[in-house]
Amino acid sequence: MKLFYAPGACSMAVHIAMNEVGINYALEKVDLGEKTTESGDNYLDINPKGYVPCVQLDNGEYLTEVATLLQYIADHNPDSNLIPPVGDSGRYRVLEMMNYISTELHKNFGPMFNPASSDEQRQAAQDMVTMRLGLIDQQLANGAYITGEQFTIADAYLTTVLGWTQFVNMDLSPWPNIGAYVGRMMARPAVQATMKAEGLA
Ligand SMILES: N[C@@H](CCC(=O)N[C@@H](CS)C(=O)NCC(=O)O)C(=O)O
Repeated sequence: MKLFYAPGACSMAVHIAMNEVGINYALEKVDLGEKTTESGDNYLDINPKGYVPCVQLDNGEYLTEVATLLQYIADHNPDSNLIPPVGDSGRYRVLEMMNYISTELHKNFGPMFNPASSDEQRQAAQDMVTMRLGLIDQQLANGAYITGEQFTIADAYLTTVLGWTQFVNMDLSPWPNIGAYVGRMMARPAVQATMKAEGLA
């Protein structure tokens, strides 16, 4: 498996999951501005969507989309308990949270990073993220992880997205459960290894 990534981007969620399960994989950094890979390939030839993450599977196929890749890794490594099995009600709680993170949090950070956003667009995005984080904080009052007492792929995704708050100067102090959660997640060996490999630690 090879992960095409950009440091600190949403591809980090996939990278964390790979380290959590302990599989062998290769990494290739992508220059998202130039759409080239570090070995000099045109990234658009690999992933015409032009964004990260993308994973080259062992059979040579390319697979994209954070939520899909996380499920792929979890389902191919069932002993890691990164997602409950099909039919278990807990699985749908994890998928429910993955969709929330993807569509309500991840996508709303976009305008805050986009230099072309107006101040109004940036503020509207921040207001939306602020509202969404309130629910995350409430949910974290119920357990050490976002869906309870087990680390899952939803935590790999949430840890990555919450990390972006520091890049957009969002203060996490209004949400004490989130602050404590980020501290716990950052202490995980797989998260530390991921950050180190991406040049962030
Ligand atoms: N729908 C995609 C979105 C991926 C995405 O937003 N990737 C961002 C980094 S977090 C990116 O590569 N942006 C650069 C670009 O779109 O050119 C997914 O869930 O994987």
